[in-house]
Amino acid sequence: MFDKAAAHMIIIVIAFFLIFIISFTKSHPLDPLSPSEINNTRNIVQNSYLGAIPNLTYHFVDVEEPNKDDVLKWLSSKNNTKDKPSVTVPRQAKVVVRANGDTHELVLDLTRGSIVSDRIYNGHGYPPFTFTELFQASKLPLQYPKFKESISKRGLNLSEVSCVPFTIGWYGEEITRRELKVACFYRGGSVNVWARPIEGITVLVDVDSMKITMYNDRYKAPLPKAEGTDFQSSMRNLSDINVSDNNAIGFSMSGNDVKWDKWVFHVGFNARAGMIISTASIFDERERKYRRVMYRGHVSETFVPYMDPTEEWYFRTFMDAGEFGFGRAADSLQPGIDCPLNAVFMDGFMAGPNAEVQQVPRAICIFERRSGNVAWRHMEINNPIKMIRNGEPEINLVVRMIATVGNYDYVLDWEFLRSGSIKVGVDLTGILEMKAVPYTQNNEIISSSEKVFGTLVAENTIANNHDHHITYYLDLDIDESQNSFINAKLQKQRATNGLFGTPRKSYWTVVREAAKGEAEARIRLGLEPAELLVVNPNKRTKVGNQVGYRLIGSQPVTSVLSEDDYPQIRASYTQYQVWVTAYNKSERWAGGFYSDRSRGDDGLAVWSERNREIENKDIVLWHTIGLHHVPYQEDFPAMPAIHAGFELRPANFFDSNPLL
Ligand SMILES: *[C@@H]1O[C@H](CO)[C@@H](O)[C@H](O)[C@H]1NC(C)=O
Ligand SMILES: *[C@@H]1O[C@H](CO)[C@@H](O)[C@H](O)[C@H]1NC(C)=O
Ligand SMILES: *[C@@H]1O[C@H](CO)[C@@H](O)[C@H](O)[C@H]1NC(C)=O
Ligand SMILES: *[C@@H]1O[C@H](CO)[C@@H](O)[C@H](O)[C@H]1NC(C)=O
Ligand SMILES: *[C@@H]1O[C@H](CO)[C@@H](O)[C@H](O)[C@H]1NC(C)=O
Ligand SMILES: *[C@@H]1O[C@H](CO)[C@@H](O)[C@H](O)[C@H]1NC(C)=O
Ligand SMILES: *[C@@H]1O[C@H](CO)[C@@H](O)[C@H](O)[C@H]1NC(C)=O
Ligand SMILES: [Cu+2]
Repeated sequence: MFDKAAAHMIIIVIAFFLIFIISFTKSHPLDPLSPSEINNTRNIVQNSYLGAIPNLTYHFVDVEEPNKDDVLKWLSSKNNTKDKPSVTVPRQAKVVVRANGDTHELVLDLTRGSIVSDRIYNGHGYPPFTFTELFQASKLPLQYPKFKESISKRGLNLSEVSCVPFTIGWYGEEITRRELKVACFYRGGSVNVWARPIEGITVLVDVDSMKITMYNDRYKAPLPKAEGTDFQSSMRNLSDINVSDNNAIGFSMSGNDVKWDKWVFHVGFNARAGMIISTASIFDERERKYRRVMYRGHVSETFVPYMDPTEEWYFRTFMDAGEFGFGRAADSLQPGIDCPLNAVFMDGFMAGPNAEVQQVPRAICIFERRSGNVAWRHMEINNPIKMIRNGEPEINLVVRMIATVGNYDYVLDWEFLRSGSIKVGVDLTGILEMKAVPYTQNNEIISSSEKVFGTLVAENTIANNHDHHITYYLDLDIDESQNSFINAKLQKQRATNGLFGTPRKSYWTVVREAAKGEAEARIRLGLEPAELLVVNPNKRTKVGNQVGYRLIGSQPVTSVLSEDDYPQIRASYTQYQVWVTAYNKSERWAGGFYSDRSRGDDGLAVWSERNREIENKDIVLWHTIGLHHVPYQEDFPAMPAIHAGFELRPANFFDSNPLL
């Protein structure tokens, strides 16, 4: 006999079981907030006194960084017991809301459903704008009579105008407001909005009141032609690309944990950093156990200052991660273009302006890459019996996301190698930020008295010079949390006076120095030959070397701006490419937590000033990569990807080549 009550009971039991499974498999303390946790966050805030305040907006919602010790205890209890870990880490959310013109910082307990702390932030700078604010600001000029006049004066159709909101930085003002400047572009037959700037106009928007507070139509420049700006016409038909796909994914995932070859790590996501790699460990065949390499790694901040000092351009000094958010800008990845067809995709979840759940389908992809390179090889001819040849092809695991921040697309990769290396890379592509000018020939510029600040990439179009600084947070933990930073300089030695009886005049030796304080660990790369290492001073290989990982940088990028220039004050951490700080769970954002209109009084350079001890301590490595971007014509109308990156490579971490 069918019994409704029994059926209900079974469903409840199954549901309970599912919840149990889900909470067990999804319970890594560094997991991003799940959709239901984002909902829960919203409910807790809306049910508090804040819920009664009209127009409450959510600017930041993320997991409150748990205590590292708790996370490590959780991990090791997970290793020791095959079932549910006995250590639980409180599940908390950090939330920044704006209400009545105030910025509130909240910490919520998601299990108890309560607000643990609530304080009003009174320091400099503001949280990122919400999507709604950016959208509304971008629409304001289209309703603004003076702007309409400017458009008709230029003989353009308002219906073909698109405007884009820009953050504006800080230039020494005593008092700041939450403001944006809105630049407008003409579509008029091209999909490439950026290629047809309507030059000469400045529109300042006060965001809290959502009103235009300053308008200046300073001059007119010819509108660049639509011809040749389209990047869609050359779009490849995917079925024309011959993809040989062997469907083997070669790795396994459980929740956000990835296991591939010798590596295990956790992949997270938030609105600010985008993709986050945590608790990466590698299996050591000799020690027969996983060894810790990196507790956390992610993009911390980016700095993109343009080099045009004129009224319409000087404020373009973006800190994209903090002002907009790399996760906020995450684009859905296209299988077969952005990631190979054998990739596994992960969705990203964020809170929207009203803390509603926003899903980015396919925000992250993970795939095995047969690079076609050689992982190692050797041919030996000096063997009396027979020639010996051996080696193996390189097969890596790539974790990727793409942030499209306005005109630029940043392809962000973490690539794990079987050799123990981690390669971190950025491919920059997308569209240049361009300025309309009267010139159609470079010789007109040379003979003109007026200055331009970039390259003529098409008629009437200057692509302005700028930089991209991308700063990574790298909390390496080599076997344990207590580590040291070593600057191992290659020092020239003279070999004269018959020393060793050598006919040589010079040679070099390696002089290793452990940095004692943060001040000793601010490094400009490329000035002198040196090896930079994070080592565990308490652990040695069989033959007695300190175990470590080394940072291999690529072409260094250092800010060329003067130290007293306001954008440089805000991004003063770009004066060195490498910093090491003492671990502090609240110090993660190199340009400070409140990047919008920041004044450089929070952030990496300020923390480092304390000169805390970093020898045999839990330390964090910070590394800035990027490029000075002098545009070339090939970057127009859309730019072929250009690469920047670095490698974290085992350095006496293993007893010998781990590939053998
Ligand atoms: C979140 O809440 C909304 C409405 O309040 C609901 O439609 C949605 O299903 C919830 N999502 C989750 C994952 O709980
Ligand atoms: C809330 O927003 C609405 C619509 O944007 C606006 O009309 C109203 O004045 C706002 N209220 C407050 C208290 O800011
Ligand atoms: C526990 O094992 C994981 C891999 O499964 C590893 O990442 C982690 O470092 C281990 N933790 C400890 C404390 O051994
Ligand atoms: C404006 O729109 C009209 C009518 O569609 C069209 O004839 C004209 O060419 C447009 N002007 C520009 C500059 O796009
Ligand atoms: C792509 O190519 C296939 C096969 O050649 C064709 O059937 C399809 O229509 C093409 N799609 C587009 C958008 O051109
Ligand atoms: C794709 O490559 C395979 C193997 O090289 C080849 O046999 C096949 O003809 C190719 N297909 C196309 C459409 O080029
Ligand atoms: C941790 O960092 C925050 C932010 O910089 C700072 O206020 C706090 O004093 C630091 N704590 C310690 C123990 O250094
Ligand atoms: Cu660029």
